Amino acid sequence: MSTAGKVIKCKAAVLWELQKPFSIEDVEVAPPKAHEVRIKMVTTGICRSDDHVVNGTIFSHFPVIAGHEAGGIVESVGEGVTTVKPGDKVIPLFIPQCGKCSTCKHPEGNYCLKNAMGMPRGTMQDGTSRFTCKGKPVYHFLGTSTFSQYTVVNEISVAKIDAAAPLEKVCLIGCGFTTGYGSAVKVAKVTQGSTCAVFGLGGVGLSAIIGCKAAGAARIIGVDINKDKFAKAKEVGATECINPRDYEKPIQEVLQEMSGGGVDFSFEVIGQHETMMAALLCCQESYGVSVIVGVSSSSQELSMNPMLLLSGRTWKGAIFGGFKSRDSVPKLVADFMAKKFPLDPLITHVLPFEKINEGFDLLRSGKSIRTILTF
Ligand code: PAD
Ligand code: ZN
Ligand code: ZN
Repeated sequence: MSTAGKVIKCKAAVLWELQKPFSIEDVEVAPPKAHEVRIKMVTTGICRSDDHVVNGTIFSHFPVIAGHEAGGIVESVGEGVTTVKPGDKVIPLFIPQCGKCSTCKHPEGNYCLKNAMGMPRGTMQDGTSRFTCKGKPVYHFLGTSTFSQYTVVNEISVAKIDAAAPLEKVCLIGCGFTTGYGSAVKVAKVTQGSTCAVFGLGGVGLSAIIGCKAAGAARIIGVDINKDKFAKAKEVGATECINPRDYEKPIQEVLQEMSGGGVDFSFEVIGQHETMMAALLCCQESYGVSVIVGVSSSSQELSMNPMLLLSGRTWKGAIFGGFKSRDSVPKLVADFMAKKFPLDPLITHVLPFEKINEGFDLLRSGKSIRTILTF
């Protein structure tokens, strides 16, 4: 029996307040309104940015359904939806691509002005929620809210992908992989034969390494305080790995010495101001490029000496690896299907959706790279 046009009752992981575990609840998911799409979730990854909602680094209204790195099947569509239809395999997009705003029209911009990051309202574009739990509205997260058996997204926040793609892997193209990979190949534009340093060897940092390698870097130095991450980093392309705690001197000095004056490209994939400065300082003072990928609290500021840039360095940042989401996600899925890059090394755990809190514990204790939850 078709569920189109009806409210769907299903399970979702609701976060009622800061610093609390997720609670699996019965929720109601309203049908999609005009230009919206309801998706039956198949898999969702756990990204550190979801944990940032739990700990408050990323602002959210509560109660909320988080989750933004997923794959699913379109269940039904609202009026006026033309680019996806029921049965399509899709990836929800935490950065939309409206195609009409000044950012979308610019050849390089990807931070569509309809994004839900800058001023999170926790609703659909019309200002209302499609979720209720125990009679109360529940907020959306980044327009994706994938920690639910069903979710509703705007048409501009969903990409149709190859029907043959394995969702339990390509869901990582919805955030972690694309963010890291794009930071190297698209944002930094890593060059053949270059030396790169990647700070933070989680799912996103490892994906930056995969990007550096694909771009032809000769040396890729992984930096992490958890040495258990080194083996996997080397498996995906790091040529060396170092632990800042093994050195007396600041890690930027160690990297400057290792690279004969500074690396060509550096990436901060942790989200701490101290490592953002270390990543900037370790890149060559005249032509080095440093990219901020990690998300830090928006309420804290970082001071820096402008001379660090006057000497010629470039300091950049990007969301979602600088990729225009709707255009790029189907292409990246096609590249994965053509074996242009791996995703398997990033997936260390697979758990049923109900074990979401176990998945977060694995991330917080440094034991997992990516945990994939299956519905
Ligand atoms: P993760 O927690 O799996 O990886 C972070 C890694 O950093 C871990 O291996 C830690 O051991 C390591 N680490 C922590 N502190 C230090 C330190 N002082 N020095 C060296 N290493 C350290 O996270 P992730 O890979 O899922 O995400 C990484 C960051 O990227 C995080 O801040 C997340 O919010 C951000 C992110 N940004 C975007 C974007 O679009 N810009 C997208 C997705 C994730
Ligand atoms: Zn993410
Ligand atoms: Zn736009």
